[in-house]
Amino acid sequence: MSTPKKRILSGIQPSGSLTIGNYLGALKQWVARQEVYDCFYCIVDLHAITVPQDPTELREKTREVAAIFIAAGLDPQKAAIFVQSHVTAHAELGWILTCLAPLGWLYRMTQFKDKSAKQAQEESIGAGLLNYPTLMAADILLYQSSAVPVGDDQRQHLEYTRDLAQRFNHLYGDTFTIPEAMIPEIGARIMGLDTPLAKMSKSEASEAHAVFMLDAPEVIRKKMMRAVTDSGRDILFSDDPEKAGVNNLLTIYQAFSGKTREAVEADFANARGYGDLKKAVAEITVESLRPMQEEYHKLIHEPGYLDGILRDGAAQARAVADKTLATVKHNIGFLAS
Ligand code: ATP
Ligand code: LTN
Repeated sequence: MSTPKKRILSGIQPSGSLTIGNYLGALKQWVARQEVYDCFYCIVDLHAITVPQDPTELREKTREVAAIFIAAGLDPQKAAIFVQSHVTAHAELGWILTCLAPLGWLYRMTQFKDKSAKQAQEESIGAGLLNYPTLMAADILLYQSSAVPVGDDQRQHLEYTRDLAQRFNHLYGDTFTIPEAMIPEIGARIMGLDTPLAKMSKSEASEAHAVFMLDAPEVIRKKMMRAVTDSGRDILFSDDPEKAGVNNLLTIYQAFSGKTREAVEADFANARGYGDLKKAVAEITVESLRPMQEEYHKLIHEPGYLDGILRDGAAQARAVADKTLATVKHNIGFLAS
């Protein structure tokens, strides 16, 4: 008898257009995993509203993200693709776990510190931003996921999820699978082109910060040529903060090409300065994104098809999530309805 496939769940916020950081750190490995695992991939709109969103734009971005998922190679026959708010169990378990979540753990989260620092006044920081990791824990635990494919910035949230699951299991008996983070070896932390010491983020305002998956080739070339580097000439991987810009460009090149570090450095052994490096990184990015962009432009004109995939995905998700939620409610002492 064959053993059942292990389950994985991951999510991306529809809080802007997806960047090559989202692709290389998360989406690319989601595609690779769908052959081997029982996959649930979620567009986390409940998370997106932890910072202000324009309603019309949020709806558009949610469909755009669904189309990008499929254009990048997610197959609705192999993975459940759904919108978080379509499966009400997420909000329900989110609340239950909120009642167990120690404030001290939440205040320690770097993402909360970073994002709350960006809001001008304390009154405008929603409590949802603080509680963001608890809702993320609910997403993961509802599916009894054993692994969670994410970029490096999500490590701390995964630790929090594990701690919260262990706390619940300890108080109410074994209920949740304790999940592991699944972080790619290459591309787990793509940095901003203008800020090579800070992670590339889709909701950063600056034009020169991120390459988006849907950027036109000329735009990609322009952004890459403007990327911050240093005053030296060495085109080598390096942990030196001074060289963070060059290191980031080499990492992007490596992640798209699938080459080893040695092979990447060899490709630039005869380069005449950073201009050659930037051109090569721009070209490999343009060529890697081209097939996905072509597919995206076809799909986005078929909203009915996309909505159908999301509807089916939500039905598959509900079948699993509602079962876990029923067990949780029983274990904490809620009267059955
Ligand atoms: P926002 O700027 O709105 O907070 P974000 O760009 O950080 O968004 P998320 O939707 O929070 O993106 O993240 C989705 C996935 O992409 C996560 O698994 C995250 O780890 C990964 N990811 C995000 N940015 C990067 C990056 N720069 N490098 C590698 N992976 C990334
Ligand atoms: N917090 C994640 C997005 C996210 C997520 C999840 C990732 C929400 N729920 C569940 C993995 C599993 C982020 O990337 N910022």
